[in-house]
Amino acid sequence: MSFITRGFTGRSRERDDRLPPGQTLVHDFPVLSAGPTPEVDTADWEFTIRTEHGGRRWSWDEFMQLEIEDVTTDIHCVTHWSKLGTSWRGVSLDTLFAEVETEYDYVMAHSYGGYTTNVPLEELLGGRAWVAFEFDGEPLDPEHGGPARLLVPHLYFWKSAKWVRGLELMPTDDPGFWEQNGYHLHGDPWKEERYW
Ligand SMILES: Nc1nc2c(c(=O)[nH]1)N[C@H]1C(S)=C(S)[C@@H](COP(=O)(O)O)O[C@H]1N2
Ligand SMILES: [Mo]
Repeated sequence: MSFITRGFTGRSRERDDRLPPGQTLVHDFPVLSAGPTPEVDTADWEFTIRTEHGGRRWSWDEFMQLEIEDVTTDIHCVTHWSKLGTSWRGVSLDTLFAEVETEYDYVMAHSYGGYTTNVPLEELLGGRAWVAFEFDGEPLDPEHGGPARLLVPHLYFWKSAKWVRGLELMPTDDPGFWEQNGYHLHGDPWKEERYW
C-alpha cells in the first residue's frame, strides 16, 4: 500500500514540475481572443517575413512544401491555466529564418484581424517556435487560430499569435497589443513575467 501511495506521489510531483508558479492545469482548451475570429481562406493566406532588406513571402502551397515537424509541448496562459502535452504540427521558425537575412534582433508578429505581439528573434530560434497549422491531428480550429498560428510555448500563450500572417523584424523591442496594455514585454511563465 505504501508503495502504491509513493508511486502516485512521485507521479504528481513530476507533473507539478511542469507547472510554472501560479498556474492550474486544465483539460479542456479555453478560447481567448481579443476580437472576432477572422475568416482566412488558405487560398488567400500568405505568410511574410519582412526585414530591412525586403524579406520573404510564402503562399499556403509553398508553405506546405517546407519541412513539417510534429511538436508535443506544454502551454501556459497568463490567466493561470496550463495544458500539458499538447500536440501540434507546423513549420519551425528555424526553417523560415534559414531563408532570411537580418541584422535586427526583435520581431513583431502580425495577425489577420490586427493582433500583434513582440518577441526577441533569438527566442523564436533554436527549435522553440513554430507556425502551427494542426492541433491534435486535425487542421487548427479557426477559434484557436486556424489556418495557422504562431506557437511559442516557452513564453506565455499570448505570444502565440493566432491567425498569424507575418513577422516584422525590428531594431528595438517595441510592445505589441497586450504588451501596450500592461502585459510583460517578455513573458516567461517560469519567472512569472505576467504584467509590468
Ligand atoms: N490574433 C490573436 N492571437 C492571440 C490572441 C488574440 O486575442 N488574437 N490571444 C492570445 C492569448 S491571451 C492567448 S492565452 C492565446 C489563446 O489561444 P487559444 O484561444 O487557442 O487558447 O492566444 C493568444 N493569441
Ligand atoms: Mo492569454
